[in-house]
Amino acid sequence: MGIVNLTPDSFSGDGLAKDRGRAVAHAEALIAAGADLLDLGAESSRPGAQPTPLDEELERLLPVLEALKGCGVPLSVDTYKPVVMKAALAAGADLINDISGLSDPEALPAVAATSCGLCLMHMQGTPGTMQQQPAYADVVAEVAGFLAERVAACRQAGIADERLLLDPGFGFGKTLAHNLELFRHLPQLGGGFPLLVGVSRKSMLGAITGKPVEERLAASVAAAVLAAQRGAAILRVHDVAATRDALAVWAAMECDVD
Ligand code: PT1
Repeated sequence: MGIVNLTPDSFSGDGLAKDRGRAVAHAEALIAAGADLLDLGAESSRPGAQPTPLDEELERLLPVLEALKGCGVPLSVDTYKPVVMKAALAAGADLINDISGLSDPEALPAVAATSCGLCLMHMQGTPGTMQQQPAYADVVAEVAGFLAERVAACRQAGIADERLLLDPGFGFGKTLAHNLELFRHLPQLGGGFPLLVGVSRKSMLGAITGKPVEERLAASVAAAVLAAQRGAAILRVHDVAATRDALAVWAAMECDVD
């Protein structure tokens, strides 16, 4: 899953809010580099990020989504707002990626009657303050418990299991120790559902390597391969070509034993 960041975020240098043409070109480059699907996000969820007004999120998202319709890969939209979900689905989005696990009361009704895929992610708190004091008695049990509760809510709303992906939410209200414990226990967090993992360029990799965000390529690729080895079905990444190469080497050397 290649990341198309439609925010003005200059922190990791990947924000493309200002220039729709560049955003579409970037998306096409990710596909050419081997992305199997794209994740379009128009509101930053990085630690400290403030909410984006609804009209601004729609204005950044919809023209790019419409331009990418028919690009050859499924399109995911990263939003927790039911109004954005509805607009995105009407514009042809294939998957809704919700960092809040469809917890807005209007979210389940917004997606239930459609057939889109749904990624349910765990987050403690909200992006603005989530890294101030993350606290868990048992991070693995609490994340797994939350995801199971959201799966139950989806079933209650008549959503088929086949539509669901789960995501422990690396970096969302978690210390480095919490993230590492979740990573170690990744295989048991899926509960039979495909897992989506997003660690690309995140500060947990900065904490491990001591490197700033623009120097986290090797760490991101290493983490992506390890996530795949632990059973991740979808890797949410900035660096599609490098991740593809690393996965190809792993597949040749480890998976395809004949
Ligand atoms: C993710 C994810 C996401 N991450 C899903 N959607 C982001 N399903 C946005 C940092 O610590 O992992 N899964 N949508 C980006 N969010 C962050 C969080 C970016 C933390 C950076 C950090 O640096």
